[in-house]
Amino acid sequence: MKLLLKAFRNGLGALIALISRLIPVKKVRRNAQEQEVANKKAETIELYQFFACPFCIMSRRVIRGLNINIITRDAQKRGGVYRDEMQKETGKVQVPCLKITKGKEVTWMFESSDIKAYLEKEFS
Ligand SMILES: N[C@@H](CCC(=O)N[C@@H](CS)C(=O)NCC(=O)O)C(=O)O
Repeated sequence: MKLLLKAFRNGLGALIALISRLIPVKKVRRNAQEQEVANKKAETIELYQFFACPFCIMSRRVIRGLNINIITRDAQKRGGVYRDEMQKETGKVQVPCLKITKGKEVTWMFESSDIKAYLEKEFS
């Protein structure tokens, strides 16, 4: 029963993720120079996520709207390198989570609302 519910939840999440990809997002527009700066800054950020998690789907939409490329890391797979890294470094697995690397300093940011506010502040 528990497995069935999990499969249903994942299936529904995957469907929502696919529909979300089909719904256009209004994108921030920049000139070439501004885009280059934004791209460079975005290279320091990674999104740890599950494909079908609704909070992650929302975060990915925010990223698409901000017209930046942020690397996504699959933290769902048990025993996977990114899930294990997150567990080791933060003491928990919760997605979405941003890993922000500034030089040697690494910040892990949880909560989709905080992630949205941070990305909008940095890239709007
Ligand atoms: N309040 C959090 C909720 C995030 C949340 O519930 N994430 C779930 C996935 S949808 C999670 O990380 N679950 C951990 C797990 O399944 O191991 C947010 O808005 O980001």
